[in-house]
Amino acid sequence: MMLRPLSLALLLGVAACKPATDPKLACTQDAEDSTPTPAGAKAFVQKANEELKRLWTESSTAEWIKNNFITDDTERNAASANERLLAYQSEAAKRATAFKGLPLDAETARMLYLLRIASPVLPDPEKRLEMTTLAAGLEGHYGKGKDPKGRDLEVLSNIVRTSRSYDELLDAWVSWHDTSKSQRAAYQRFVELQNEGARGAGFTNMGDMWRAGYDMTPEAFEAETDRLWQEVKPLYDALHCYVRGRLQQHYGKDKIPDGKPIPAHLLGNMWAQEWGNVYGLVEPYPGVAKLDVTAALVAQAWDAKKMVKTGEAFFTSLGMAPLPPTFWERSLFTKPADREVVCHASAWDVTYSNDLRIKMCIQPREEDLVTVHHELGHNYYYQAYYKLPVLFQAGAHDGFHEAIGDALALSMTPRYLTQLGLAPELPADPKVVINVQMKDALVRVAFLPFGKLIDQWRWDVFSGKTAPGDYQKAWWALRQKYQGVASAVPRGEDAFDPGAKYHVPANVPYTRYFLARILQFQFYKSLCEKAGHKGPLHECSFYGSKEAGAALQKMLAMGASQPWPDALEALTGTRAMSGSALLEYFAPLRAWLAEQNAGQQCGW
Ligand code: X8Z
Ligand code: ZN
Repeated sequence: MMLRPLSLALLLGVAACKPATDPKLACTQDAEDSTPTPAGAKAFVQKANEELKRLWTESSTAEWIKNNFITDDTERNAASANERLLAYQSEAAKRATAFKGLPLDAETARMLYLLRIASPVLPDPEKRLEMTTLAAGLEGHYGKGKDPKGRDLEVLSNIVRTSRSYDELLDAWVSWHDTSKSQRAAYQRFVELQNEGARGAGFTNMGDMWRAGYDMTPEAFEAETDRLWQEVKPLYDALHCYVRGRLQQHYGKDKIPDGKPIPAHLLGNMWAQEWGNVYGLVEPYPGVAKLDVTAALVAQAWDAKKMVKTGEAFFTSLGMAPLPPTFWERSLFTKPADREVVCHASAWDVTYSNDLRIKMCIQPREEDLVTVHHELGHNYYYQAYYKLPVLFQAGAHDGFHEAIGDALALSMTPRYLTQLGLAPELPADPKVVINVQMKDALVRVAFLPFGKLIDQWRWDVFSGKTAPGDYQKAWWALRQKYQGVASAVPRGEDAFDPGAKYHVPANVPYTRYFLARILQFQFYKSLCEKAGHKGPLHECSFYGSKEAGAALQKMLAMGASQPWPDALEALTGTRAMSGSALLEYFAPLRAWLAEQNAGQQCGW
């Protein structure tokens, strides 16, 4: 995850000049505001960039410390830094509107636009502090969450990942989901304050404000995500049908009946968002190829640093610069034994000046190797644009940021893994192709509906369509509708299951990951073309291609300086997001699934 600028900006906004309560600076700014001119606008955004860099740095420094050392003190410290930022920001967003309608140069106009859409406005200092304190507390609670037996998310997730016992899985799943019960009231209040800030900024509610960040109207954006989901849904439905059938063979039809949703605790992931860990139960052709990268990492005792170095080597193979020495000094790679940290992986540029870091609790596992590439994708985006004014130091949209490392990870083909010594030479056999594609699909295709539904839930919560008393009902209705999963045990309104997923308490918008799952295939396909790949898309690795690297770097260096269709066009030649590259990649599996599912009762 990247904490800045978008996610934190949406919580706290960005700032441009001191609040009117600071008489000195308020006067300077008032003089500018009284005669809004194009030159005044240019001066305003220039000053805003300077002030923002300072305030964002203060905020992300406090956030970095809090994330690496969760205590009451570090939470209070972060809340207070973020309150200062929000104060500044609330004022700046209001002032930015004064320049509306003036004949401005494109750069200034875009910066003012970015200021206006990223800025909740809360003039009341008490409410600002209440909101930032709730935010710090919600994330902190998640980070240090433990069940009554003292088991944390890492321990409980490892059970969900590896156990094949229905009851043991259910116990771990319920234990984690119960850790968020106590946060329901705090979240409800947080939503009220977020909405107040969104209304202050001229939006109907915070969901509307989130959807405004894509260079189109919120309505058009919602229609766009629906269109993309409809494109890929048939592939998801086919995968669901096949996986349910295979899980029935292990757990029995009494536990997983025909035509019903799959119990959410049986898919190898706490949130059933990616299903790669049940590959062993659903492997299409057992015995034709050993695809166990995790076993190889463990057997060869890969440590966290080696995994990160391997990720960096992919980027440098494309001609990109090595990570700065401070990255290796300041990052957190493994879970410390002596303090509470937020283990959820994230990537940072703490001072907006190539001060790159990741924070992760890496274990020798295939999914962590992929996440390392994901996080480094954020870092290489930061590295490409850190010399731009801070208002442009962001992805073309937030889905772009999430897609970069994943596009590289798509190039981790069996052949590439063999080169790393993590997989044996695989025979040229169509059965091997299906096995490899199944493994991929369990991660990348299974994720799609989850990526969409999280914000579907939050948009409805922010708009009031879902009343506070219906949080659970709405959550499980969406999980069933989109994913075809259900809780195996009743989860009443005393629980708060959305709060058991990091991005809800951390207030990180989630549609970005849905978009990224689509975009990463578009990026990958274009990078493969630049690398001169011929043949089926799924066989491409652009590792080592300087041509691919140069094209990628060009798009990354644009940051948020242009509307996202321009950035997409720069890399792919098209201005529209599309699921077609994803479908092309999975064409062999799709045909195979159609055969397997013939005559089955699919759906739920
Ligand atoms: O949160 C993340 C990254 C950090 S941006 C580890 N991801 C989502 C998640 O874990 O839910 C990556 C995939 C989806
Ligand atoms: Zn990310």
